[in-house]
Amino acid sequence: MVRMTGAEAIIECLRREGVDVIFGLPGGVLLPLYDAIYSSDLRHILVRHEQAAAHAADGYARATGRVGVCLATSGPGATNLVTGIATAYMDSVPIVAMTGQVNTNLIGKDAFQEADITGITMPITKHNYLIKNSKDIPRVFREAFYIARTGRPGPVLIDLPRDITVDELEFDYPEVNLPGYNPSTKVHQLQIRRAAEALMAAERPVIYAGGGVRYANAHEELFQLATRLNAPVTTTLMGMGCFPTEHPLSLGMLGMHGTKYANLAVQEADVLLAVGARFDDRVTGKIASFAPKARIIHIDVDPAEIGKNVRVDIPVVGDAKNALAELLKHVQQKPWTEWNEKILMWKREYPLRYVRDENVIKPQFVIEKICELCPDAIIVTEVGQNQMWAAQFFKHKDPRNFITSGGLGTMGYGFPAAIGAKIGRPECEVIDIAGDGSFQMNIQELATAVVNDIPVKIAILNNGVLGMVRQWQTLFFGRRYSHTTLGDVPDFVKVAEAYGALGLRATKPSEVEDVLKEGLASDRPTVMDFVVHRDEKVSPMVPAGASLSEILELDS
Ligand SMILES: Cc1ncc(C[n+]2csc(CCOP(=O)(O)OP(=O)(O)O)c2C)c(N)n1
Repeated sequence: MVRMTGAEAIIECLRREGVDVIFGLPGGVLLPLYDAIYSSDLRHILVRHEQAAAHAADGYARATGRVGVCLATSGPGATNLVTGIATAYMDSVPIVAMTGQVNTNLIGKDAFQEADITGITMPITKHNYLIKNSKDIPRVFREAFYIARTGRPGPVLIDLPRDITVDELEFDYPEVNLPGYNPSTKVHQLQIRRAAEALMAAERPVIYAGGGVRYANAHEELFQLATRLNAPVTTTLMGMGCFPTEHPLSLGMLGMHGTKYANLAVQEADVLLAVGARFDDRVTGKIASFAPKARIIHIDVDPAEIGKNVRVDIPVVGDAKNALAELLKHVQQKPWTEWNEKILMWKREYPLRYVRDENVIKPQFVIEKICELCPDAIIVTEVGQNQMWAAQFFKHKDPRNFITSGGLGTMGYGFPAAIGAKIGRPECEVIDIAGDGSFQMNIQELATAVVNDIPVKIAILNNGVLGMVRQWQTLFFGRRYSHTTLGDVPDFVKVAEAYGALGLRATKPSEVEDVLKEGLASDRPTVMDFVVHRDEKVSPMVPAGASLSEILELDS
């Protein structure tokens, strides 16, 4: 056993967990740890706001499938992480967030920059720790990484009082021993057989796949099952890319801004197989009339999800990859049926569409062009209309290439998450599709991208308004635009230039392709400002609380 300080032990734990980068910003109580970072070979990215550190760790995790790590000082540094931790929690993303804390003898005394961050983050972490003795560091770190990445993944926070980072310990990295934590891996064979029977007997099956498919790396099994059953597949926002949008069996996204044909199919289905999805209200609409004709099979690694929002006929608790692999042993090839033909007809009749215009840039057109020029890009989004258009009009085909804040819907997520994704997969083009409102929530990270030479691309669909909220005001509040107009400030090209990034702008449709080509060819962080019209709407739309059958088709 080697004797070392707590700070050195933390670095050693991170090294043993294979951590190659952390995102953070220092402060007083973290000085001993930052001093140890100084003499280590750990890569540290200095952000300009701790919220961005959490989102960057999250984007890194989603893009790579590994655990992302962030670090913030006590008090305000720690509380600045909260939105990022909640975002990761809602979307089941494995991150380990480290926070500085005041000395153990000052805890509870309202010491300078003290905040009870374990208390604050209790409901938004999978687990959290306050380390009170340096000798616990190795065990806690080992457990934290294990908990973050196993079962249903999620954020784990470790609070580090200053003195435990200075005190010495004998370093020993123990095995994980958590008798009370047993994430299920094996699936119940009887339930699998019941699910297989229901699917084989179904005349109008639909598979509804969520983010759990991505996290379990189950997209190949999903593809095999869908094609063997000839079952149409709809995905949630979190599941985009788990089934190729262009495939004849693909229904695209379902729910509030899903395709009309996905929603119609769910409403008509006689068996609905939900995999790694949680029946979110944006997906189900009015619960009482959701999938009214269907027997519901629900595969989920988290038993707490089963029956939480909808009645489930056949629950299967387990990892999506195992469960689908087991199901595949019990189902045989089924023919192409009238049901498949009906869906093709709906797809022809109600395609995703928008009204083209020669004079005004259509945001959907920008997305289509991005997809045409860069089909293998990692697409990250902000929140609002930009996010929905990116989900609808990009041809998704790779489960790790669409990164978006689905559950919490966090404006300001996309840009720092894109930085994390680019660091995790530097060989990929990473494009943040942004609204002008959301981008301004973490715009300061342009400095991080420029200083660290992280060439992410930002495509702003700049409508000068908080577009999604304004869309609701247009539809449901008599066009009373209360506080949703941002105006045409700032000049994003000048902001980009001020930070040392490349700034480009398109104001006419004819300029879109050139701007994209120049932006994508650039090897620097690049802001592309696409000036679009404020009245453009996301369509179709199921109003909040309405049934999935009540689909509005909106013209701009
Ligand atoms: C942090 C945060 N605050 C407020 C909201 C509520 N909200 C949802 S969408 C939206 C508008 C987003 O505007 P913008 O980023 O410009 O995107 P657009 O909808 O115009 O594409 C707002 C304010 C949110 N989701 N997140």
